[in-house]
Amino acid sequence: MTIESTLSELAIDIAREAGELARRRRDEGVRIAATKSGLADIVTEADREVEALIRARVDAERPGDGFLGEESGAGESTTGVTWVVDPIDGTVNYAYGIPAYAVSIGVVQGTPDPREWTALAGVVHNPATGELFHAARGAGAFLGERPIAVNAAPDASGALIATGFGYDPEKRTRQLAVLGKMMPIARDIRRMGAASLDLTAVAAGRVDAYYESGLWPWDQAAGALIVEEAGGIVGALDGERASRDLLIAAAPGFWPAFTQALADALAS
Ligand code: LIP
Repeated sequence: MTIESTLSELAIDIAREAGELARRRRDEGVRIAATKSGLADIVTEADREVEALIRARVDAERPGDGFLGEESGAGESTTGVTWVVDPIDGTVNYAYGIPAYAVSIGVVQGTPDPREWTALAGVVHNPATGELFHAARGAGAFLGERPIAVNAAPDASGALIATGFGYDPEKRTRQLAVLGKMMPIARDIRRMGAASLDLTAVAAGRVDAYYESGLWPWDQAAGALIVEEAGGIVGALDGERASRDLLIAAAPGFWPAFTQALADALAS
């Protein structure tokens, strides 16, 4: 068994346990624990509890691995491997009871920076629907046991495009203006509210492309690998790697047209 598949299997097991806790806490009623960058940027007590469960499992079963989590910060790696975790991605959806949130667990080699890391394994699990997307590097992408793949290039009816917005009101206004300039190539847009679910939607052919700026490493680590293992491309403009500045995910057949349209929209 390769290290990638070993890490993937452990991440799947942890994601299932973490997802069950998140779902149970949701059913019991969600309590906002704090706000972060602004009133809209919330963290719940469940976020913190779920991340603590994940971190304890990783520390117990992979001693020496690093940890980079949305709620508990960074822990240095002595093995070269780091777990990059969003315990509940789609926190606002979670707080409102919208069944579109996910436990996102990425496992990377090297610096836990999307511009530099080598992703080894990724799991995105939506406890509300039971869907679990996963990939081990070089072994394909799956929804449960079913292989998944990105779409071919969209036809003349246009592309189904997913995106998201930051919590800062001024930045959000600029992002909405860019989205408006993308509409000529869109059949419609989808704003799921969880980057990891946007990325797995690209991987499963549920949308044709996704882009967003302002994503943290834990928003993208797992889902980006799942897109790539599903035959998609993840990156930014001008051949750059995805980062907090910009992440784009699309099928190879749509990548040139989509990235050109986005570059034009951002430049105008
Ligand atoms: C969310 C991202 C989403 C973005 C939201 C938020 P969180 O992460 O997954 O793509 O549009 O503004 O950042 O805060 O729910 O973990």
